[in-house]
Amino acid sequence: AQQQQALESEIAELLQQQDAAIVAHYYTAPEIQALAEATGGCVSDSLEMARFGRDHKASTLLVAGVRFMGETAKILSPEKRILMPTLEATCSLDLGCPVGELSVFCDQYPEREVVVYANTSAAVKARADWVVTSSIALDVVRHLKAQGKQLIWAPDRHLGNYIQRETDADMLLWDSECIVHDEFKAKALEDLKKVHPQAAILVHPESPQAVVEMADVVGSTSQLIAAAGRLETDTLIVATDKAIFYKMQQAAPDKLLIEAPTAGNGATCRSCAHCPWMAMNALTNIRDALRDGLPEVLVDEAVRQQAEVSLGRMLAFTK
Ligand code: CIZ
Ligand code: SF4
Repeated sequence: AQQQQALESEIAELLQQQDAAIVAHYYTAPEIQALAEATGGCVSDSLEMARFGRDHKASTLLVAGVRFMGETAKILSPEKRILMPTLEATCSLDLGCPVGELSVFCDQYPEREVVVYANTSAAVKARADWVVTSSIALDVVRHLKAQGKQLIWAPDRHLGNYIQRETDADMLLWDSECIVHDEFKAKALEDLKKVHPQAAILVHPESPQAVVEMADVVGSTSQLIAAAGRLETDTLIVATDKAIFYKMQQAAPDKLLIEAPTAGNGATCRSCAHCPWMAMNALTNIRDALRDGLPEVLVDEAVRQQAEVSLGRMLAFTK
């Protein structure tokens, strides 16, 4: 505890020295989220992280999350220095959607608009017409459908499938998934619900369809946190990365939060629903990155300019 306090003050001092702010995702460790809040940074979803980073006056951003979030910050703020605790923190959706393969696929359907999830590389964003996060995906797809557009959706098939069911838009889906949310199991969730019949079920739409269909609330991380505060029930079963419990419990201090099961045997797996790449962020490597100015996120300038167009559409859409 003493060691952690020393690290925290060291980081706070480095932030001042380096004119830096921490931009952290809900799925990072609680001590990182707490430090981001205490030092005037932000804790949020990828949409608000992008907006906060772009609008903040600091000349350096320390992005605690996964690589695409650091790249997004650089795309939107090329003049800022973007540091991350490690560049090895990737995402199974980013890995599952190489730009070469996506381009070949899109070239077969030149009449379709390409909508990609924010969880993708800068090069994929550059190839796309639109970038969306889960908090605005439904609204953007409804908007495009109203204009009569046909779409390609990449990379998360569960989220794409959910949006297609909700909007009835004409969408061709890429076949990839989030390794964390893909593990939630409907059968085990049914069993858990029998133990807590009064509980409300909150589900992120990167989860499999059978799990989404059991939900009382389907939404992005920010939407689930807001719902947790608003719901009347005092017990919530939550299907998303368990690191969200830090902010969710703040929003719903009197409610019991239970992890949705990830194992098919009915047992709640206490440590499964946590992203291994988010878990690479720690106070120690945040301190090192700020102290050493490394690793820094860089994006090829031609790619950056292209990606800025599709990301800019996303930010303008929700203004
Ligand atoms: O699963 C993720 O990585 C999410 C929810 C990202 C985001 O949009 O904040
Ligand atoms: Fe990617 Fe899933 Fe990890 Fe989010 S939780 S960064 S979608 S692997």
